[in-house]
Order: sequence, then C-alpha cells, then structure tokens
Amino acid sequence: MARECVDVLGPAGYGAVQVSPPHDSMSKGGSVWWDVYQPARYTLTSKFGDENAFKNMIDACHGAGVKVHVDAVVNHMTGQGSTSYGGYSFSKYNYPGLYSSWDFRNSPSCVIDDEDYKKNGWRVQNCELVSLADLDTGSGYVRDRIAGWLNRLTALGVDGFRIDAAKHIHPDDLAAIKAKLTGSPYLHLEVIYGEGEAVQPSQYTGIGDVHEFVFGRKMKEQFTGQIKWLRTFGESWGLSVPADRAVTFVDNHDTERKDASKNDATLNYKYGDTYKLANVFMLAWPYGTPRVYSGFTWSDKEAGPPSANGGFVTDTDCGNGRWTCFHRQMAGMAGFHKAVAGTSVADWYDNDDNVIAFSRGNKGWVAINNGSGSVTRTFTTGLPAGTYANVAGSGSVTVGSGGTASVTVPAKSAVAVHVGGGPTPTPTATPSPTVSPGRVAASFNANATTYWGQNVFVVGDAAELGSWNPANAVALSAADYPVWKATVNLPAGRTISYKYIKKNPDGSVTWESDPDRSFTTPATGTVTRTDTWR
Ligand code: LM2
Ligand code: CA
Repeated sequence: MARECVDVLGPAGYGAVQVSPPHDSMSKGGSVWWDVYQPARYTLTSKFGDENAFKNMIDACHGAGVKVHVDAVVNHMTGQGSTSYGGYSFSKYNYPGLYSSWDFRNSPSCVIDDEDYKKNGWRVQNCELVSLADLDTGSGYVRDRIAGWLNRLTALGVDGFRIDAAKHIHPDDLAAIKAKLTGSPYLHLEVIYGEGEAVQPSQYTGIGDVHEFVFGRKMKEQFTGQIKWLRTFGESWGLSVPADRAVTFVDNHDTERKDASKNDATLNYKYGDTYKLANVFMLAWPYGTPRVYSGFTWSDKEAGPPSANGGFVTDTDCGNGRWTCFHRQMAGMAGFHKAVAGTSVADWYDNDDNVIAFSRGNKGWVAINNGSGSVTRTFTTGLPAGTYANVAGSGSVTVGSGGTASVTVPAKSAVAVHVGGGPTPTPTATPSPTVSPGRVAASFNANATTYWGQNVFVVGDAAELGSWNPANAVALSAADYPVWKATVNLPAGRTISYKYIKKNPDGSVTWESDPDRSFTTPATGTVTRTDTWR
C-alpha cells in the first residue's frame, strides 16, 4: 500500500485508500480471507504486518496526498478459533486483558435469524451476526475500549473509518462511541439496505456517511441490460441514501462473492469490460462519494489473498495476475472525478440502446459504449477547444471551437476527457531532442513482444515520464521492433524510477512486474537504458 500510494494512488488523484482490518485477528492460517473479520485484540499485529509497517504506510500515503481509512470491526469479536496472527490466545467470550464474558450480550446469547431483519430490529442489533460474539455496545466499558482503539489509530495518522456491521450496532451506541473520538475522522457506515427491514440507512445518516448498497445492484442491472436508462439515475431510482451522504461502489469484498443469481449480487472483476464501464460511470456521474474496489483474484470464494507460511499476506504484485489491481485501471478516472467536482451533467446523448455520453459542466466529457459495435459520431462535449487525453483508455480527443468532437468509441469501451488532462503523446518516434542546461537525453530501449494493437510506453516518477500516470506515459516507437525506443529529456543528476507499460487495444494497461526500475541520470551528456520487458 505504501508503494502504491506513492506510485499510483497519489499521482492519479485518489483521495483516500481504505485498508483491510488491521487489528490482530483470529487466524485460519491463510486458508480463508474472512478470519480478519474476527478481531482478537486491538493491536496492529495482523496478517498484513505490524505497527511499524502500518505507520510507514500511513506516512507514505500522506506524503503522496492520500488519506488512509481503516476497516473498523467493532460490533463483535470472534466466533471460532483460539489463536491470533499475533500469537495471542482467546476464546469466544474471553479476551485476556480486554473483554470477558460480561462484555457480551450472551446471557442468554441468540443468533440473528433471516426473518429478524424484517421483524425484529432489536435482535438484529443485539443477537450474534453469524455467531460472532456480540459486544455490549451499550456498556461504558466497551465503548471506551472501542473508542480507545480507534483513537490509537487516529494518533498514528488514520483519517477515517469504515464501520463494519454498523447496522448491527444501535445508532445511539454508535453515536456515543463517536462522541468519544478524538479529532474528527471521516466515518462511513456499512448499513446494508433491505426493503421493508426494521433497521434502515436513514437511522444512521446523522452519524456519518452510509454505504449505498442499492447502487451496485442497479449498476449490475443496467450494465447487463441497456444503459440508456441511466439518463435519470439518482435518488428517484429508489436509492437508500441521499447523494450527499452516500458512499457508492460497484462491488465490495462481500458482494463480489455473492452468487450471480442472488438479488444482492453485483458485478465483479470477472465481468471484465462490463465491470470496468460500470466503474467509469460511477466515477463520472455525480452521486455520493465513489469507492473503487481492488482485491485479489479468486475462484474459490473462501480463498485468502496470496500469502506466505502461516497466512501472512505477501506484498502485492500487480504483474502476477493474483491481484486485480483494478484501481490502476481506474487511475485516469480518479483524476476525472476530481477534475469535474461540483459540475452538473449536461449534453446527454444516447443511441436508445447501450451507448451514452454526457458532459460535466465545461470540465469533462465521457462516452460509454456498453454495446457490441463500435460507434463514431460528432458529439457535443461542452469543453473548450483543444486536445485531451482519453483517461479511460488510450488515444486522444480533439475538441473544435464549437465544443464538438468527432470520436470513435469502440465496443465495450469508454472515452473520458477532462480539462487538465493533457494530450497523449503521439505514438511515433520523437526526433533527437535538443538538450537544455540541467537536462540530459535519456534513451529507453525496451525489448518487448506485443500483439497487434498493443503499444509500449515508459512511465515513471519524473514529470517527463508522466508522474506514474499511464495516461501521461511516453510512447515508444516500434520502428526497430521488438526493441521499442524513445528518447526523453530528463533532469540531470536525479534518481529516476520507471517501468514499461503496454497499452492494450481495449484501453487497459498492462504493467511490468515489480520492482520498479531505477537509475541516476548523469550530470551532463546522454544515457541509454537497455531493458527487456518483464
Ligand atoms: C461484515 N459486514 O457487516 C463484513 O463486511 C463481512 O465480510 C463479515 O463476514 C461480517 N460483516 C462480519 O464482520 C465475513 C464472512 C463470513 C465470516 C465472517 C467472520 O462473510 O462468512 O463468518 O466474516 O469471519 C465465518 C464463517 C461462518 C461462521 C463465522 C463465525 O463463514 O460460517 O458462523 O465465521 O465463526 C458460524
Ligand atoms: Ca451488535
């Protein structure tokens, strides 16, 4: 996460990153992902690392301008197991030094039944969620322990909390815990909407923002149907949280695993371009605070993330296919979302089927083709004349003086442009650069095999290399294929990190595997990097 904040999230303009529950949890030794939702004690000795690593991550993210949110599991403790990742021993109603039997609603204990959701709000908040020991959040002692844990995280620099299972905590209890928090962390609450249920999102909007679960269900409906209907998308669609209090998402770690036949199932990364387009829409359309989900690939829905012995999660590698790294695919759209903030939708277009386009004031314009054929037409973009990079894919759009542009939107792809998103570099070799003082000419020669339609670019931490933003990466020429070449003027005497990327015909980006490449430019003269794609 630390590296990703610096390399990708910060440069892309993501505002914050929500990390998995960092507390010490019950351990299933890496066999499942969900053991982290069973807290054992409030320390940072988890399957993701330790307190030092956690603090370093926060500092790195803050340095890159990215806030850090923690998934806070405070409704319950465990329902099974006896040892934690940090080597601590506990039992379901006994956590030495922290909680014992009387801190739980277990005399007698009850387990939430499916029918409780409609009939009995008391049971939803006081019985056990999937048999997880339910904390007595009405108790002053328990409230102090929970607030103490959150305040320790705040002291380490955490900026916000996703409150797990908030629906199972009475709003008065949550408000009392909130009153004990130091600073003013951003709270977003997981209150899953269900029609006709006793506990409703509206009971929580006075405490924090609330997760909008209807959003993902609607995105699945529309993007597996016809997206022309999205023209009127908003509260009138039966959304459960008003726009100014909603956190929206196409999927999360729970919904991505639901059986497709269930009505609470959502799209997930396995839907490929359809999933991508739904996320483009989320980041382009004004409704709530959008959250992009990025996880690991799976076929067994119980499986845990890539880990080493004992289940300790290994560093994320975006090149090995085991992580979706979907946030990278949405990096350009994160910048779009930021650039169009505060503007409203105009210039709507649809083809009465699966192609839509709209502008966001005079700041951005997007076209989404969820159909099976390419579309070329002249669109009204609402933008000032100029050439803009397609931040949802590759290529660029040239807007004429009347605000119109002739654009081709290939099947199952999107074109999104915004003010401040510069033109993409032309994919031809740049002539020998004239070197100005304090700068040196750096030649990049990358041996990379590609298929027809793929192009190779170099991207890195220097502004000249696009500041890690694939949309601003430098194109390499294929004239000497399989060696792709470009020469770039870089600041002299500076350590430069970089990687090669391939831009695919569908607009997606394939990154080289880790680690980043790096070298130091000489004080004067030229330098050549001879590399092989990895
Ligand atoms: C959440 N939100 O309210 C999380 O987003 C969700 O991922 C959590 O469930 C849940 N609440 C509790 O924090 C996951 C997972 C469950 C799993 C729990 C606890 O979806 O399947 O339950 O974490 O680890 C597992 C077993 C279940 C068993 C329970 C207690 O699957 O069969 O219940 O542990 O031992 C008898
Ligand atoms: Ca509860």
